[in-house]
Amino acid sequence: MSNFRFLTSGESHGQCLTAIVEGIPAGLKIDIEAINRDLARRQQGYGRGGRMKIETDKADVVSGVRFGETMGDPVTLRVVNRDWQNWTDRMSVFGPEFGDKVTAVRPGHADLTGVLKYNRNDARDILERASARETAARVAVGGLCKEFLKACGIEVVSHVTKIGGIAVDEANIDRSKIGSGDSELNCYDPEAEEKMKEKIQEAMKAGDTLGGVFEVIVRGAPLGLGSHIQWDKRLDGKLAWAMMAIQAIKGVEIGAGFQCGELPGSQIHDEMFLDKNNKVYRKTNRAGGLEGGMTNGEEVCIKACMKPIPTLMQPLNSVDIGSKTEVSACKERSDCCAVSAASVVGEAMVAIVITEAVLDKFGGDAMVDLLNSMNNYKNRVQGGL
Ligand code: EPS
Repeated sequence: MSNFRFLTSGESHGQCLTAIVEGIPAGLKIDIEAINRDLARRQQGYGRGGRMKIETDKADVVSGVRFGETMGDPVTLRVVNRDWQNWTDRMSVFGPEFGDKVTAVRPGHADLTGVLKYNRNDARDILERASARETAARVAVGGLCKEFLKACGIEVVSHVTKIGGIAVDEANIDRSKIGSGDSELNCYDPEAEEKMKEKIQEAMKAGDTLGGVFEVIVRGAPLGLGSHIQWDKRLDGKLAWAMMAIQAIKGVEIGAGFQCGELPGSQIHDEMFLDKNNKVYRKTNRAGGLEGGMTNGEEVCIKACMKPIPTLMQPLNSVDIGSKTEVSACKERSDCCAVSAASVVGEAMVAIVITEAVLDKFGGDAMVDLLNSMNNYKNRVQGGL
C-alpha cells in the first residue's frame, strides 16, 4: 500500500476547511491557480444557492511546498469560509450558546440519525459537518493530486449526463470538449443543457430540488493500476467507494454499468484486435477501462448518481426533536441543483484514488524516481505483444 493519505476538517460555517495530504513525492511543481480554478468550478452551476455568492474559494498552501515545489512533507491546504464572519456567535468555539436550535430535522439529511447517534439536541452540530461545503476541501486535495497526475501524463475530467430526468444524447456530445470548461452546467450536449436549465428553473419555482448523473473520465492512465489479487486492491472497488463517499451520491456505474445486466456477453465485452506493431487495441470501451480490478489502458469511465438535495423550500413532513411533534422540515439556505458542482467533486475523488494507485505501483520519495519507474514499466507493457 502506498503512504498516501489525507484528512479534511472544518464546519460549513466555521472559520475554514483544512486538509492535510501526505505522500506526494518531493519535486512536484504546484500550479496553485489550477487548484483555484477547480475550486471556482465547484462553485458554479445553474441552480446554486446564496452561499456561492458569498464565497470565492481559494486554497492557501500553509505547509509542504517551498518555492512552488513539494518537499515530500505533508501538504496542508486551507480554504477560508468568508461566511464565517456572519456566524461568529452562532458558531463560536468557546462563547456562550447563541441562536435558535435546528430541531425540525430534514428527511434525507444526516440531521436525525446524527443527533441521536452523537447525543446532540441541535441538528446544527450535525449538519455543519455533513454539509457538502466539506467538498471544497476535497476539491483542493483533488487539485493537488491532479497536479501530480499531470506530471505523470494523466488527466481527470468530468461532465454532467442527466439532471432531473433530462439526459444527454451521447451522439450529440463532442467528447474532446469534455474538460474544456465551456459549459455552465458542465454538460456538452447544448440542447440537453438548455432543457436541464429549464427543468432547474421549474424546480426552483416549485421550491423543489433536483438530482442527476455525472461521468468522470481518466485519460492517460497506464494499464495495470490496481490489482486482481485481493479484494481491497481492486481499483474499481476503490473508485466506487470514493464516489459513494461524496455527499448525496446514491449510485455508481463503471463503464456500461447496470446495462451489463441486460445485454448478452457478446454485446458487452470489448473485443481485442492487433495492429501492425502487435499492439492490442479495442474498438469499444464498455468495461470503462477496468478489467479484473485493473486499468486496461483505455479511458477509465465512472458515473455517479446524485440524489436531490434534502433541503426543500416547500419542506416535507418531518418531526421536531425538541417539541416531539410532527412539523414541516426546516428550511436552510441551500442549492436547488448541485449536480455540476458534484461532478467537480467526482473529478477530485477520482484524482485522489488514481494518485494513490500510481504511488502504490511506482512509489518513490522523489518525482524523478517515480517517473523513471513509470516510464520503464510503460516501455515494457505498452510496446506491443
Ligand atoms: C455548500 C455550502 C452550503 C450549501 C450546500 C453546499 O452552504 P449554506 O449551508 O451556507 O447555504 O449551499 O450544502 C448542502 C447542500 C447541504 O446539504 O448541506 C457548498 O459549499 O457546496
